[in-house]
Amino acid sequence: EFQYPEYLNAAVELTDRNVERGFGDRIALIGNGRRRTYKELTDWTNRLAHALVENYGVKPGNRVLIRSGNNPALVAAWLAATKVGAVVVNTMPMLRAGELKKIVDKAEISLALCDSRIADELIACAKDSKFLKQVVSFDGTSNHDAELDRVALDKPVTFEAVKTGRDDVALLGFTSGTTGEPKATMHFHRDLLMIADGYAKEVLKVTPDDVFVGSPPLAFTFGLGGLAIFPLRFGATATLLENASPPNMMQIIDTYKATICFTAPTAYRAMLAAFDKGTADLSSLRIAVSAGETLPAPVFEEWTKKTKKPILDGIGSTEMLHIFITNRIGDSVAGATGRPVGGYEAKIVDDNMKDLPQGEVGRLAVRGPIGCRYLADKRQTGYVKEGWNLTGDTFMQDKDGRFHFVARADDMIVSAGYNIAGPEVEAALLTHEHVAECAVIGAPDGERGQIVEAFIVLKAGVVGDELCRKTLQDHVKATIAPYKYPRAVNFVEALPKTESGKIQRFRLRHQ
Ligand code: 3SK
Repeated sequence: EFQYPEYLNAAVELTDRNVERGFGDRIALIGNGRRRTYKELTDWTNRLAHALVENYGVKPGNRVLIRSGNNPALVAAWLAATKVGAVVVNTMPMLRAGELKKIVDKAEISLALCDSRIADELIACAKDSKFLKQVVSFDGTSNHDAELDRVALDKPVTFEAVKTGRDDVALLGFTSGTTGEPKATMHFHRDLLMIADGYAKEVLKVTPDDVFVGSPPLAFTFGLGGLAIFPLRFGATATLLENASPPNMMQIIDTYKATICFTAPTAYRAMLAAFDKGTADLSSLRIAVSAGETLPAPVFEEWTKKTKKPILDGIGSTEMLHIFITNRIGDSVAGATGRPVGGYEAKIVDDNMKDLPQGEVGRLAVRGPIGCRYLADKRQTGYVKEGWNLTGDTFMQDKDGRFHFVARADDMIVSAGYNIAGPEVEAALLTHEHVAECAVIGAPDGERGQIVEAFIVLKAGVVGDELCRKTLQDHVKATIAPYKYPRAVNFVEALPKTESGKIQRFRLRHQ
């Protein structure tokens, strides 16, 4: 069903190809107070591609890290690096030097491109890095006032893109997993297009008149697909705004006459809370896409009732690049995740990979055109068994064939759409001198789905008061990405443990 030529460069398909088919004057990107046509985007990425090759010596297959919030300059940098055949690693803008180091080491990255406003942590990471040798800044506000922009300014607007193979790796999607030890998932040039030619075409029925908005970071493949690849694949418009947070989203939909919105259930809840007071006109919106965590039935119902607009829950993963099970317009049920996207199969299995009948709860197994390929990681065999990807989620299939989320099978905490590995927060807490022992769990939360909750045994003599709580929360925020900090902190005498000394987090969860 999905046929691609042997040689394929995904970035060319998303830029030059749109100009060739007469879309040069259509708006490709909105952001930083500007509207850029496909011709302008193509020229911009070609100039940057020249700079990457001629000034920074990037060769096909080199891994290039990018650090930026969602803005047009990030999209241009990503496309340019893809054009020169580099393997791009998009990173969350809030990551700290220690977290960046794990990624740099795993992917052996020597060049990083960075929004000049957030370069500090990357420069700190490069300081004693075995691999990272160059941090080149670009101007995230698109004023061309940073090194890469200046270097690229006089370059030619045409560029002979590297003739990459369809199965050459174009992207390393990092996922922190349950342990906080990041895994890198490898994705080919054809994968980048396939998520658009599959899910976006079949389910969203994207046309060149669509305008996409949303909040997920492009470093999360949910955002990269929904806010960049899908619009650019169909000659539509990508809106990349740094203020695209839930309180502003309805106004953004109205201002840009957006037709498709990508965000997480928490954001839809926040939008609903503001709905009655708001004056924003949502009439342009065709579809609200929800993923990153399961969409609670009451949110689905309230959204549908109040906005009269379809909201489509779906599940994807960094491993599979994007959504593989989804609801559809006219086939959407509150509380259900839906049916597989065309080309994918899904089933429920037990711990021995034995198929379970409809109605029984078990592990979700999926297979399709995009599969999980970790970069040099023993955990591959835990995720892929007998050709099926085991997502780590517990699901049930109903008698009508729809899949329903039941629970996560691991220690991952999903808070407001962010994946947070509990052990990573524990490691950050343990670096503080007040902390003797700790354990972190995800606690249910009406607003954020889950919040990070810490149970802490303090060192002798330390008083567990409000000041101590705040000190430890601030310490986590300063050590790892701030969104990972424990919103709930309990001071306890001891942690529940097995005889062999393993912390029993499940006991804390059930308290
Ligand atoms: O978490 C998800 O559901 C998801 C969706 C699309 C792409 C990536 C992910 C992790």
